[in-house]
Amino acid sequence: MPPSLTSFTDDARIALDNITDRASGLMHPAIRLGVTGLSRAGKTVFISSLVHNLLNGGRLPLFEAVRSGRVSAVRLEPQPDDAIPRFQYEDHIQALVRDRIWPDSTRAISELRITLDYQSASGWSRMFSRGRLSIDIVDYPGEWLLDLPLLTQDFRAFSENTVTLAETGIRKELSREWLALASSIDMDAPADEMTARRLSEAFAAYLRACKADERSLSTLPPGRFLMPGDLEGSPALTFAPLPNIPETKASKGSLRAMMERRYDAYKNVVVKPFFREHFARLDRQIVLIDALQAINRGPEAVQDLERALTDVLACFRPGSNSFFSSLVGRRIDKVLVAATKADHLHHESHDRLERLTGRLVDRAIQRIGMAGAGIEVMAIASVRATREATVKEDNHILPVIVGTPMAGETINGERFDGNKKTAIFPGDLPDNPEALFQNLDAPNAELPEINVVRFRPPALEESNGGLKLSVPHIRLDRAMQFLFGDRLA
Ligand SMILES: Nc1nc2c(ncn2[C@@H]2O[C@H](COP(=O)(O)OP(=O)(O)OP(=O)(O)O)[C@@H](O)[C@H]2O)c(=O)[nH]1
Ligand SMILES: [Mg+2]
Repeated sequence: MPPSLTSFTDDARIALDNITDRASGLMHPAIRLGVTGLSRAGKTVFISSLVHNLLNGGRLPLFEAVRSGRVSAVRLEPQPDDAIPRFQYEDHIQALVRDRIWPDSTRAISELRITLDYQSASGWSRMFSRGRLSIDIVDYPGEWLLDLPLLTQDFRAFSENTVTLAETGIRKELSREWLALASSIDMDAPADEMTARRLSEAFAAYLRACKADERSLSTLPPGRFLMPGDLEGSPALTFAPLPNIPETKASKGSLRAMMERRYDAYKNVVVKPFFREHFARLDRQIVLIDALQAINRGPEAVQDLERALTDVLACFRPGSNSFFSSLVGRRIDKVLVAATKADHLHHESHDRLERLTGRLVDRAIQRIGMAGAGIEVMAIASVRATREATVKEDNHILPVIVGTPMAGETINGERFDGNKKTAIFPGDLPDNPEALFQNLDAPNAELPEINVVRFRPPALEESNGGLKLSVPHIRLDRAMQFLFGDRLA
């Protein structure tokens, strides 16, 4: 039997929240779309571009309701939740479109409501009403999701899992200092604040090292250790897993007892509220992943991403070993896993990126034994910062991408000023992604090398009348069709 996750009052509250949401949904249909992904995956850019394209009549041929002209009006409206920060759409768009810089990192939850008036496609419902659908878009860090499995783990299990992972592959190197410190400490000694702090700082340093750019590892709970926000320095963040905890009960007043209590506090003040107030209310979900970054860092980063994705998908689609199904009043019925930033590749590689993403998810689906229905995989670019072209070199035609590298980027020794354009050969993804999933100890023969240059957001094209057009993208319309196209039928 899975341990009970939340108390009875929690369950009752979730049920009540869902009933209230539903009752207001009868008057005014709305869906809650969760947008998540690890930090820098592209959540803010995705939401900004999606909304900009809907508001400004973007090119969305694969989004049926818009293509067939059934959407008559689109507007932003006040969001239903007063306590969640609003997604600052105007600021982000100003950065992207006017200043042509990428929006700032956001790091917390935010929400935006966009409402579409549409005509139903079927004559029958058209006779009764014009449709109106509000989409409440909720942007939240993927790191918070990776915390959900902690709800089923006590301190001992959490410690064991974390230490075992810390001893594998490249993590072994990165965790050395923390584990050395942790092993030198007597957990049965009286609790001491300074020891707790030293341990938690060493543990956090290990997590940061895993996350650092040159490693790009993904599985890093507890999430708030890397983004503490207003919990910085609080007891709920001043703990660390301990190696080799015996099965006996912790003695009162010991360091171990203190750590246990704080771990439980973390679950109570961080994980449960997120689960109850945000996660349990979502209808649809998109998970953004920066697969290219992981590919560039090699098989270890790719397999780590796979592990993180498995944990994430287990939250959405409880299978037979379901630990959330009893709690989630309404189920998330569609999940899209999207590899972002496909504009870094030539279109010939888009399908390969999609296949690789599919491969990442396949294992996850197998491992947690869930049905594939309701899950889809795509390679997209929320904002297309590049154009495609070809160059001739030694009688070969090479596909290249053209864009404006950000000021300060250096390519082949040339430093860019943020205005000059350049063409680069982006590199190829392997036709068969298996090489990235092979045993980590096997010699990796042919690993792809993707040339990821940080390009500036594009200058928007203008229509004949001098009107700025909407943000260019790759397959964003396909993502929309999957995520809410059916609700505009
Ligand atoms: N070329 C390109 N770059 C992108 C795209 N989407 C995101 N990026 C890049 O990825 C960076 C991160 O994107 P964000 O949307 O801020 O990512 P996020 O997930 O909101 O990140 P946090 O707020 O830090 O959690 C941006 O600053 C861009 O450099 C895209 O579609 N194309
Ligand atoms: Mg963001």
